[in-house]
Amino acid sequence: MRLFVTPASPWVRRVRVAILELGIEDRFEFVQTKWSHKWATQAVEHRPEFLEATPVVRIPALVTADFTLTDSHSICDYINGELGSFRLLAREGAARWRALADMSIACGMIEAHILRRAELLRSEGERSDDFIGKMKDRELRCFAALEKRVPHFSDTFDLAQITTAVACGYESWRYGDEWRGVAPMLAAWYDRVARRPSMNATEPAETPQA
Ligand SMILES: N[C@@H](CCC(=O)N[C@@H](CS)C(=O)NCC(=O)O)C(=O)O
Repeated sequence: MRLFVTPASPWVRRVRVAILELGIEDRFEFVQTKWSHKWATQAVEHRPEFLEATPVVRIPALVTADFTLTDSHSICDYINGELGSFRLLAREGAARWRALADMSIACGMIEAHILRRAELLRSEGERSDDFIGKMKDRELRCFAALEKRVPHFSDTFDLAQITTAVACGYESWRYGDEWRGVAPMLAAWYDRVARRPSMNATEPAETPQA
């Protein structure tokens, strides 16, 4: 299976951490993509194999022998169900819905991260400080909500926790550590899980430029 990736993407990182946590990395070929910073507002050039793989032209994209999955949600679903025996997210029942409740907050934060990043990459005359402020407000609200969830976190580094840890890591990397003041218990939890080999191996780095 081929997985299209970059080292900067938090959506890619949640998939890569899930793969490492399950110990199934030998099942994948990781294909690096390059992105011009113009991606925020323009259709940019890509290698034909990437364009052929996904009409959405976003990462992650997973190409299997039978089908292509073009977002991290369906890829995580596939990895968890088909390759992971539901070890990262319960198939059904209360545990599933509790995990999805937390994960949807973490995903909302990652969406805000990427929208904010795209806005920051616009030229100065086009950039909206109001929009950037709105995304930051959303991120801090999500951190405050996840802070309340920390006492209920399970001992398992599951898909909800993976996604939460990736959101914390991306915020610190791109936007600094203000969030730690809003969510001190979450920050202490993050400092522990950030030491896991799966998190260490996937530390974010700048996207290779096309
Ligand atoms: N909901 C999608 C979001 C994927 C996404 O937005 N990926 C970003 C990189 S972090 C991307 O490829 N952006 C390029 C673009 O929008 O042109 C997922 O879960 O995978």
